[in-house]
Amino acid sequence: MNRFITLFLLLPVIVHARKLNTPNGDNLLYYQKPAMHWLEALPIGNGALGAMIDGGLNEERIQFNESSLQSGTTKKIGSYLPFGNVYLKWGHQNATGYSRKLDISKALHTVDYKNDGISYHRDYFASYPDKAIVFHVTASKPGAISVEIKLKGEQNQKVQVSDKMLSFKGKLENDLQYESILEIKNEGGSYTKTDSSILIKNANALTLYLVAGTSFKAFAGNDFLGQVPHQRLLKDLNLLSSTKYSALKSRHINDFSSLFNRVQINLGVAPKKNTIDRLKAYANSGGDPALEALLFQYGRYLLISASRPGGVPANLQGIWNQDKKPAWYSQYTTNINVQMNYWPAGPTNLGECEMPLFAWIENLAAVNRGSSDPVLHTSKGWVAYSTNNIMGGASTWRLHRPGSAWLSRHFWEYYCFTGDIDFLRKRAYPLLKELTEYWQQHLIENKDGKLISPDGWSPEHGPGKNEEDKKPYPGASYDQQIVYNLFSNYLAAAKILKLDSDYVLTVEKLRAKMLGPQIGKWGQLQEWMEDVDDPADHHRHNSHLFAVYPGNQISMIGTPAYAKAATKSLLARGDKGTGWAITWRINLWARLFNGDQAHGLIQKLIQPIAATETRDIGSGLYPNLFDVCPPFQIDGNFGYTAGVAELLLQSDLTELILLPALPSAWKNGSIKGLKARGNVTVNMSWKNNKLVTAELIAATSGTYNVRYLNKLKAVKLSAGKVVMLDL
Ligand code: FUC
Repeated sequence: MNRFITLFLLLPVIVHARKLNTPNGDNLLYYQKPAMHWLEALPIGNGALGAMIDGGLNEERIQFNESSLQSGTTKKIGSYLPFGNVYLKWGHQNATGYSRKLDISKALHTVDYKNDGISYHRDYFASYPDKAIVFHVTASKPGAISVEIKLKGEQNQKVQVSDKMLSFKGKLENDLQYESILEIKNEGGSYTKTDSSILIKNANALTLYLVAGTSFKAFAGNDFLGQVPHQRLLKDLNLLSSTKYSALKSRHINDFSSLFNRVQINLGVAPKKNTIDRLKAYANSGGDPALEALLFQYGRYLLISASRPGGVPANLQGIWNQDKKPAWYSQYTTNINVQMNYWPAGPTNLGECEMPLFAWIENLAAVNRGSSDPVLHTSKGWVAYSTNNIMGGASTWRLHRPGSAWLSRHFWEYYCFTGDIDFLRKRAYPLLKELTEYWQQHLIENKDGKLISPDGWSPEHGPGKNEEDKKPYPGASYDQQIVYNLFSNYLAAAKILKLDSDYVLTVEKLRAKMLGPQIGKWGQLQEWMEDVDDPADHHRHNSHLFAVYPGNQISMIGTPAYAKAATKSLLARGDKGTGWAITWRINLWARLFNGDQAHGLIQKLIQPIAATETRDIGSGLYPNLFDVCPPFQIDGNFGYTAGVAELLLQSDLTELILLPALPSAWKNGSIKGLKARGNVTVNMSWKNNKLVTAELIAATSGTYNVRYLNKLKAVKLSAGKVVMLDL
């Protein structure tokens, strides 16, 4: 499949004055200065391409990515690469009344300012239906649009300048071919060209079309090289040039809002401040629950923008990257990061966004299944290294044996949130079964006759940490909990599908025989088989708490003793760590029904970090609200969104729990559209920290157990009907 994008700039002149108001909408990121650094720029994306706009009003830069431009192969990790930059030299040096906004409910980025008495307004958006990033610029006076336009590749490729077209192409070391073409159409005014740019003078309207693509053939195993994109790019350009801007804009907003508006949250009114001032005020005195709500929705915005059906999954930076050597290759690490990217998909009703993850996992399976690599070779199921690319290739720094089992959870969870029985049968069940068979053959009995993983680790620290020590580490809690969860998901799926009843009995016995969670000498949940946990261990990973979240083997209601031990362990881990580590802990405290502890971590997360900060300062947010790992890593944004959802609603296929961990700081509020497992939509409002209304809408008729505080009610729901709970 060719992957191509269309980026075009539409500059019709609409003569009207625009009131420069101070926006304070709850879905707005708002700045009063241009972005002069990439981490101040606001992200737009449509799952295939992403862009960040910075550079200001003298020379504006549109830095763009196309999600398949990666230098790896099925044997080598490579990196996710920046594609190129469009430069627009406006030379507007006398700007006043500047504002830059991102309305995340419409995925519409706008800029307003006056220059020499003329008001300019820019719209930027990334359209999924039209596979295009669109710029719409208006001015308050005809003929006011003059600009020098350049297109530059990241490898200083030779740029061709033909009649109002700029283009470059090339081939990466992995033979992936790529090309981008920028077409320029001005109405009125004049244009001239140089050997590297096109100059527009006094145009009434100007349209820039940028298309870019690669020859990546998605998820075709070893055969990842497809057709060069050239013909498709030209065909796309013709199609788009006949589309009116207003049609593109409304098609885009309708498409994006149809996903985004499924969930609405209100935790308080947004103060009339720009986002930078809100971040500063929050750090000094907190008390901006609307900012906490905005960050929740921003995670949903970023997931919709980075991951749409037909694309590749959101990588370590989502879809946005300007570095040729990004941290951890900006690829997919499977011992927390790529999974965290998709934690919000189910609970915040963005199931479609998970499709690229499923395709990527199935391709990873195809490439690794029966691999000749002695580290990966297995006769049943498949395993993978810890960090992989979109071709299925890996950085071989470490085999991550339970990684494939952890990834398979996402297939089971997708069924739980959507009820898609076809998906369960055709895609989830075969994966769950083959991985169950893998672990059936891989587990060994320990001296007490318990089944244990013979050679695991607890990611990135403690015994078994490095391959060099070659000491296979048996019975790591992380391994035990992931495998237990895999067996549980397999058993649940087989029973729903009424398949393999004999094998179900076998797996039930296996699961019963597994070494389960252990409580150690200081009351902690043991991270390793031996009772060696150090209370001063504040490592960023919370791997031994997988069973609390995202797993559910340990819960406050089901296993209070283990939950108490998990609380001890989590307290010991502390509240310092990378962005994703903090947001994992927000989810963990939610599951341990401690909303105030979770909110304390939210306050740690929402700390302004300068775009230029290079020290390892732990968690925080860059000016554009990107998560600080450091460096920028988008998983923390997604982990946060999942954490807020978990504080307000928890579920499994047997019951829903309303407001299980409502932070006291969220005194009054409402949330609409959260999803519970069992495909139930939940709307709630609360006052003085007490639930006031709860509406349930089930996709399938049935009786549902609903818990609030210490009340558990069996509620009859008919498909599609709104039921208001009488609490
Ligand atoms: C794991 C984490 C690191 C980083 C990397 C991408 O190795 O331990 O902190 O997030 O993934």
